[in-house]
Amino acid sequence: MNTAIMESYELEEMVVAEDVQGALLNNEQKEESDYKLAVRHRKPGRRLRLYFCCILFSSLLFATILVLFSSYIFHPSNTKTQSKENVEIELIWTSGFPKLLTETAFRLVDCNSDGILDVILGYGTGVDTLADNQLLCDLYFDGISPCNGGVKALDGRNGQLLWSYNKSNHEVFALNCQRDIDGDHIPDCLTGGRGGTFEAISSKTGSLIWTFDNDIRNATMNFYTPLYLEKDFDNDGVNDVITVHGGDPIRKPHDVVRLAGEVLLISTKTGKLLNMSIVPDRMESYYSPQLLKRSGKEEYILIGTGGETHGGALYALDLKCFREYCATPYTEIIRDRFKGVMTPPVLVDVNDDKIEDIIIPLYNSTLFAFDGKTFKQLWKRTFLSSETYSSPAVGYFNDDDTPDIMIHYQTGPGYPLYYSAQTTILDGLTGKTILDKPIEQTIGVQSSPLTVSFKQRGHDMFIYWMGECDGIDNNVDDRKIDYDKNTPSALLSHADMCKLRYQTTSFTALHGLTQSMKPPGVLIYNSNHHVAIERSTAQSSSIDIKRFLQQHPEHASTYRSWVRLDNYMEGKQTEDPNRPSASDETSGEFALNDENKENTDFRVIRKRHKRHVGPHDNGGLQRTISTGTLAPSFELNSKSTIDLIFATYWIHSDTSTLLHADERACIEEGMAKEEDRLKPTNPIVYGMDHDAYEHYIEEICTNKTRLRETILKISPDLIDQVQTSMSNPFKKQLGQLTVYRFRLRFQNMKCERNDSSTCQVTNENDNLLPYKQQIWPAYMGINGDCHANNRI
Ligand SMILES: [Ca+2]
Ligand SMILES: [Ca+2]
Ligand SMILES: [Ca+2]
Ligand SMILES: [Ca+2]
Repeated sequence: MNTAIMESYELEEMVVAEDVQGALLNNEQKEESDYKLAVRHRKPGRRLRLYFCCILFSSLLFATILVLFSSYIFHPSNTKTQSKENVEIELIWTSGFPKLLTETAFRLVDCNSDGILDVILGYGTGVDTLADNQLLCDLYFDGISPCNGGVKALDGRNGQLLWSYNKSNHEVFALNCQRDIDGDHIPDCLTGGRGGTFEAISSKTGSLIWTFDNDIRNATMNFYTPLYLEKDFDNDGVNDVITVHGGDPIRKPHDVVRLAGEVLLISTKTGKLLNMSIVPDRMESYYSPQLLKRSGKEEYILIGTGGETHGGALYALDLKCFREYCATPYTEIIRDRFKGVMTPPVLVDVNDDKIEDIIIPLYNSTLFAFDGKTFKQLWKRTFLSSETYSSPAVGYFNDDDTPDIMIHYQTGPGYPLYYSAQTTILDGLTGKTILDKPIEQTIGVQSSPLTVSFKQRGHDMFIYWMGECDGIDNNVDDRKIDYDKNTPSALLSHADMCKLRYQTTSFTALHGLTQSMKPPGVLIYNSNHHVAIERSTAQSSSIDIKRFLQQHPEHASTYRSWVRLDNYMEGKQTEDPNRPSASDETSGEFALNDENKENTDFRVIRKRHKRHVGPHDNGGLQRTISTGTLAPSFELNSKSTIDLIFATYWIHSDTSTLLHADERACIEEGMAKEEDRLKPTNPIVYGMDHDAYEHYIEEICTNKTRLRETILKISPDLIDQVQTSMSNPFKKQLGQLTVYRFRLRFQNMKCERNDSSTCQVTNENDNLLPYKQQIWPAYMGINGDCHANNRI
């Protein structure tokens, strides 16, 4: 496609065949039947296997059923009710992947056609950089290159690896596995990820169907979750997709936005670009689009623009403008001057007119409900000084007929400077809170809640993550957020907030909450209980240098150079004569308040811009960004069980070996003042996002001249390598990704009044809805398109 015609957001006319909708029927039927779990035979658990490169730990734990909460009992307030709910939690399997991480949604496809939905997830690696990383691939990924990310399918039955696609350019963080693309009747996956990653992968084999590669693809911009349209634009028998190409990870602070978000119409079958549109405000976009239908003829694509530190808007793009000329293809629904629209919404009717409404959290403090029929605001709810990456979940929490909304937000001046986090539930009709008070958390998470839904309204259970500090009671009313502004280290973004603020350790926990439970509800998972499993493959990332060098003699001299440089920096050799004294003008002294000097330093050192593309490492702490998914329990004839599959990961932070102690101290001091970037009174750093600020601090604290001279003197062959990474690649420590499958069993209990010791399970609670009727069982909903799967 000729790029010259892709001007502004005027869309070229396209011819569309009207009679092509039938082509996918078979595939859709196939998807339906996948969800009907005709469980045939439950094979006995196979033995633990060691997988080449990827799985070191994949244990089958049918035998060791872990009942974490066999008799959780809650106390309904002010009632004499004697029946109570019980949730039994059973660990079905775990699967460990060294050196990997995930921020992706999980999608379910029966890849091996055994009647059990399998688990597909995107992943990244701990060595993903925009620059060449062949040495790291050789060291840690057996030479597979690129070694930045991909997609894996795990057998839903036991967590064992079915296939792995490891050739993605960069981390895969978005997945849509709704339709069959290669004609084998098994729905395939479209990916989205960092660094221009957008592919179609066969779900049966894990092989590549196509990768998006043409003039439009920008290798620094991301792709987000693709959206299936209900039309086949190029008449090849497969409905086509819209996806957003956007984000600018190497944008310098104060730069105008150069990489405006692009809305691309792509042929699903071939990956060819059919049409495109640039967002009208020409801001960056980090948004996964949705389709909103008012009627058969009125169809809109929702597109958000803006970022963490740039304003943006939510637009409705009239879908017919992809086929015919429109004077104004975009309708602006809401605009925020300061921060963007990045978080996927929930589309669900809350005003009972049978048209889905838009429940969307803006990154900047406010959750909006817009009428899908008019795009006018129905209600809004502002959480002062908060931000959120979490999509809401939807369910019938209270007893009326309007679905309710669970929302999670973090409070503080801006990412990652949060002092606390809250989770609460809003009445879908009014936006008013249903909970007496929000569920307080010390740290919070970036993942999104899910819902387990039941036949009767008012019984739905929200499942949500909490990020917490050990030994801190968040339910005490006067819990003080005792952040001391005079303690710079309290703001260290790389540090463990729990350690710094409370001298304690951190953990994450997953809870389920129904209307009749006392918050936080029933505990499903607590990271403190799973440390051994989550660290089980950690050793594998330390390499056998001797063996490696025998296999890769070409890296031997690089290795020797790093050893020499390490020894020198660690003082095992003589003092560096080039190292300036503290009074030296050229020293990289940190002086944020010295404005004159600052300005000059800034321009000089900004020339080299080394930004990582991976996620923030958070000091080697456990992360839970990925939102899991519910899955049909494969227990025979069970109406009271449903499964929950999710991942956690942790990664090491790189401890740079090329910095002197004073440089490290300077960086720590600089990072402790990160709040400055949020204050207009600090023009140098004001408006930077976290990454830009961190990079800026690293740059001004590091004496590049001294470093360069040292390297030229000690190990001159490393001079180019050090521009990419200042840490020794041979000493890299990588973390681990762990996938869990839990089974939730819902039961009814009877108790003597107010005496929990008398409670006994009376029967299974078979009011649980089957998986395919669950209202919000996965990130962005059951079909990954943000539409609530709402029962009428
Ligand atoms: Ca299967
Ligand atoms: Ca297929
Ligand atoms: Ca097509
Ligand atoms: Ca409505």
